[in-house]
This record gives sequence, structure tokens and C-alpha cells, in this order.
Amino acid sequence: MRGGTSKGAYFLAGDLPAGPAERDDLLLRIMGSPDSRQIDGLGGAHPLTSKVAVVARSDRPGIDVEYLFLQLGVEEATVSDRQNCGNLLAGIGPFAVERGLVAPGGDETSVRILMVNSGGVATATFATPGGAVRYAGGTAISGVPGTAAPVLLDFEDTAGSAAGALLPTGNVRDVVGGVPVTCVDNGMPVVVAAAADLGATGYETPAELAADTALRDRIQALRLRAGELMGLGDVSGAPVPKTTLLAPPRDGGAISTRTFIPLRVHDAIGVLGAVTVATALLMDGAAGRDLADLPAPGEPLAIEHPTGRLDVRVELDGTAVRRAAIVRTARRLFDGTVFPRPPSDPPG
Ligand code: NQM
Repeated sequence: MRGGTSKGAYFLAGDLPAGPAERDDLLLRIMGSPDSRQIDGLGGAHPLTSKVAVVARSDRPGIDVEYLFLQLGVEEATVSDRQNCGNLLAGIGPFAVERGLVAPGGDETSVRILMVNSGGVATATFATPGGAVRYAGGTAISGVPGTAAPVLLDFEDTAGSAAGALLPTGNVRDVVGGVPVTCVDNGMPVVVAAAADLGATGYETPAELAADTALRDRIQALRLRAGELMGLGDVSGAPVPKTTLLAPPRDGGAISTRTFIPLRVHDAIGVLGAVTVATALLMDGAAGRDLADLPAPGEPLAIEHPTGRLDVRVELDGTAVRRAAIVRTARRLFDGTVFPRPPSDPPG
């Protein structure tokens, strides 16, 4: 399914091996990792298309389904559950109805989803006229051609998803290697900094940023140190924290962004990444807040990114999160049987 601006393989948990080692080995073979083109598998040769959702019915009170997100490396044989994905999340409700995990609820269905990676809960609401998921609709999201039916995602308990606290260093602002940063986690651990403080304009294209190896080295040094301060330990092989560089808005939004996931440049920005960056901007003293043109309280905050903008609704009470919501679209692309690459011969 496409979920938002990501694409992944969605599985029923019961169809995969229960042990994580066996499961991960199978998923790497299914997606074609490690290989820069993922030529022998389903992956799309980019972190945003090398994703897996594992979905199961839940017996927890007030929860319909449980969603485990797995980020597969493209060139590396890695499978990480250390981050969430708010984009694939958009496909979870429709998938749950398609697979009979949740009964459709009339013209519209709401599915309560436990995001296993973080323990947070999201409610997805989408059209199910006549008891079938409707994918066609008039909602456009930046980074996806055309329009589709909207999926409204309302988040709960996103603060401290992976780093344990909204402000994992205990500060709204830190200085890391001479660069003022805000280390924040409202669904995604992100290091937020002004682009100018890292020698960038913040308006470069993703290709220009990808070609700037000196900038990449500065970002890596920054996130390694910030990762430690955030209590994430050695993050050299981890997908988090991400880094988002800020510049004044140019398209009528609140802020312009360029995001590294964690070193590849995002063509847009992740959902929970955007929620997290918006949260930082709402806090007095946050790094780069002076660059923002903030909306009136209660209005959506538009995060500009290389391929458009993403509007998020975040409400804070001081530094406590009251609400975070976003609209995405999702689409079923294919339903069938995958034939994984066979396991490699045992050594010797
Ligand atoms: O931030 C990219 C994406 C993501 C994750 C990433 C995401 C999110 O665009 O919620 O969706 O940050 O690796 O899908």
C-alpha cells in the first residue's frame, strides 16, 4: 500500500514468523535488501519505500489493531523498530478493514491503532460507504500525484515516542558542537536547527543537499552527539534521531524545512517528523523559532518542504501536548503472494 508519501508491504502478524530474527531475515529477502536497487525484492531503493507494517487484531481495551513499523535498510541488512512511521500509518485502518480485522462502521469507519513502536495511540477515520473502503477522493497531499480519499489521523500520547520525553535532554534549547538545537520527540526524535547555523540556506534541493558531503558529515556529528544527550545511546546505526534544518517560509507556510532521515535527504518530511517540528516551533526559546511565521492559535501549522507543504494541527499546554492531528491519503496497490529470495546457503 501507499501510505501518505511512503510505500510499504503490509502483513498480518500471523503470516510472519513470530521470532524477530527469523521474521527480519525473511523481510530482508522479501524487500531485496541489502542492495542499492533492491532489484530482487519489493523495496523501492529508498528508505521511504523500504518499509514494512505488521498488523494484528488487539485484545486491549479501546484498541482495534496493533501496528508494528519496521524500517528496512536499503544497502544495509538492517531492520529497525526504533521509529514509528506516520505515513504507513495512513494505510493501517483501510488494511484492517480489507483483512476483516475491523468491521466497517457505516459511511465512515474509525479504527483505534496502537503504534507498537512507541506505545502511542492513533485514531484513523476514513470513508467506507456500503461497507467497503473507498480510496478514490478529492484530497491532494504534496509529494503524491493526483487526489485520493482522506484519512484523518488523530494522535494520542506521541510525546517521548522513542526518547522517553518530549524534551529528552530536559531543555528546550541546547548547544551541540556550537550549533543551537532543539532536541524534541513528539512522535519522532528530531534534532531541529537553523539551516544557516550548519552553513546551508535551507532552500537547497534534496539533490544539492545529497551532494554536499561536508554538510552530511556535520549532520552526522550533530546527531551522534545529540543522540547521546537524548538518551538514545550510540545512534550511528540507528534511523533516529532525524535532523530538520529550518529557514523562513517562502510559500505562505509557517516554516521551510529540509529533513535528513537520518542522512538521506527526505523529498518531503515525515508525518510524525512534521508533528514534532511543529511542536518545537510552538515552544518559546526553540532553535529556529525566530525564523517561523506562526499561525494564530488553533490554526493548522504549514510545514514547507522540498515538494510542497504539510499542514499539521498541534496544540500545546506549556510543554504538554494536548492534540496532534493530520490528514493523509492511502491506496491499496496490490494484494497477493510474495516470493522471497531463498535464504543464502549456510557458510562453509
Ligand atoms: O515521520 C520518514 C516518512 C518517514 C517517517 C522518516 C514518517 C513520520 O516520511 O511519521 O512518516 O522520517 O524516516 O514516511
